[in-house]
Amino acid sequence: MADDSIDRSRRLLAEAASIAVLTGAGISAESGVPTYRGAGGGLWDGLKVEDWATPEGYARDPHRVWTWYSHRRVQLQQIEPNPGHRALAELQRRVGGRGGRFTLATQNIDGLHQAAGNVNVLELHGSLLRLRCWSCPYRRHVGYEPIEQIPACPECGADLRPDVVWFGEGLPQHVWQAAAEAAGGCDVFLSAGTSAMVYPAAGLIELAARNGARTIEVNLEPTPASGLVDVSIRAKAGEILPRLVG
Ligand code: BV8
Ligand code: ZN
Repeated sequence: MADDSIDRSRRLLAEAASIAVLTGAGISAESGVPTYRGAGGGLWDGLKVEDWATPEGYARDPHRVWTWYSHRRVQLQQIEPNPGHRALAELQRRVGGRGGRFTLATQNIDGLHQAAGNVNVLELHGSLLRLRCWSCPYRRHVGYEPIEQIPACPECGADLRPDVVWFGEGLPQHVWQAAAEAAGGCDVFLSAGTSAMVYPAAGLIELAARNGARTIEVNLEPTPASGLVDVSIRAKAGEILPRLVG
């Protein structure tokens, strides 16, 4: 791949006063977490995310959806951050060290950015490692042990559910606000490992570009955003992000 794209991106990231990053399932692929779409992705144990990661899918078969999420959460126990995650944790330290602003918004629900050392991660689509109540603000962190039965909320008795955003559900307001603000105000926007197909998250790329940020995309395949960004690098995040952060 063109080395000048890498040099250009590395310089942009090294000189930026404020950086916003959006990641998707592609950044966790090299850790062994299957992606949703594109090569090798798309199906989870025969379940299509768009059909089952919805309130309707849950209503159709609550226990099947519950078990699917519990299974995906338990699988995280063997999963480690990869050099792509670690490069973004290093980038946050560097930018913080020079008094700059760094925001990482992820569509992933695997907690790997936090495991790699990033802090204040904006989890646009929630987390597999948290449960929340259908009816009240109760939330709780859970580990990697399987939970066979759908638990009842200790506060109000309603069922608990995975604390993730399903299709047709709104993103957590304060999380979305923070991500949109960062994208709208950054000097450099980096999109890594996302097919840029799911909104409103994918809209952050356009928002950054419209507000004058220099935009970089790192993804294995072209995406609807590839024509929009200043630099589009076709590579594995785990290989190229460490080179961009240097
Ligand atoms: C909302 C959590 C309204 C659950 C997820 C028609 C047009 C446009 C939009 C819509 C539409 N119809 C409906 C919508 C809205 C819908 C949407 O965008 N649908 C899409 C499919 C068209 N959006 C919603 O429903 C959102 N909510 O709009 O609500 C509203 C507003 C207010 C109040 C009430 C309601 C909610 C969206 C969130 C859904 N939840 N996940 C779970 O995971 O189980 S989405 C799911 O897709 C994941 O979060 C995932 O992160 C996300 C995006 O996918 P990616 O992360 O990009 O992953 P993907 O596999 O697609 O791509 C990976 C890429 O990596 C690939 O390109 C691959 O080439 C690349 N890659 C692979 N390996 C590597 C790599 N790159 C680099 N290195 C590698 N090694
Ligand atoms: Zn409750």
